[in-house]
Amino acid sequence: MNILITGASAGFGEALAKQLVAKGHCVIGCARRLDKLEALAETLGERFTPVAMDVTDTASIEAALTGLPAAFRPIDVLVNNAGLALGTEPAFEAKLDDWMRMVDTNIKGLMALTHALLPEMVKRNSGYIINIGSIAGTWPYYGGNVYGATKAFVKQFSLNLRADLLGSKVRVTNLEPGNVGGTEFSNVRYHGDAEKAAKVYAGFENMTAEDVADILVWLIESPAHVNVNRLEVMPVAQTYNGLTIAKD
Ligand code: NDP
Ligand code: 8X3
Repeated sequence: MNILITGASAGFGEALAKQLVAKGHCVIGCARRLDKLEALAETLGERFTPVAMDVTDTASIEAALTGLPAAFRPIDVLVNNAGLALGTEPAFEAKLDDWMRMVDTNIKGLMALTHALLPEMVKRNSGYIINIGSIAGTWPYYGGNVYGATKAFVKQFSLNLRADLLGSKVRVTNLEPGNVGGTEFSNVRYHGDAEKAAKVYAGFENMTAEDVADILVWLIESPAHVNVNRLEVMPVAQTYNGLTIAKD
């Protein structure tokens, strides 16, 4: 299969690219840092094609897709994985610029890729879009404000795509992971403060990018007549902690 992954230069996307290539699939790995993708291509070989793409820039998406080698077409699976959280401040202290970047990347970028690739999947009557949501799209937490809201968009957009695809064989899944360590996610969220980022994962057994990639491979290789609509996964150590009351 030909699989396009956004955000393949790190974290889940990189781990998924490695697993898919090892299983004989062809991967189009997209991200802004082309040097990281090219380094990955050196180890993964010709079944991995590195593509510079900024999902917040529609011209960049268009250029990336038109420039794809013929061997990597048609795209069977789109994994909308590129995304980020910025900040953990409560809404009344958050930076507007952080909010805008999360919306541009997690919502508008994912929409743009979907808009670009869904019509050809529908025309072929085959294809699969996997969106990377988050538990933050369902469960509110302190400081999750716009990040969680972007992932709530991703969840409902995924479900609405399913509704629009009535009668089509194109599949859509929203994968909703909880806390996953070992990626760049928290470093980005804390604007490069490695100490704060490390604290998030200290003292318990985290899920890893490889765990998430295992699940994604399972989804991608699942039978074409089966649609997993939503899938929420967490490390065992993470769970619901109930509603909070501020006492006098
Ligand atoms: P990482 O920060 O490790 O990786 C994020 C990837 O997204 C990078 O490859 C980055 O590449 C890419 N990216 C960011 N912005 C853009 C952009 N504008 N255009 C193209 N690519 C972009 O994060 P994770 O792997 O941990 O997270 C991946 C996804 O999973 C995200 O959507 C995140 O919200 C979600 N998630 C993460 C969880 C976690 O605990 N880690 C849990 C639940 C969901 P580059 O900088 O080179 O462009
Ligand atoms: C990231 C998971 O729990 O840090 O989407 O919000 S969490």
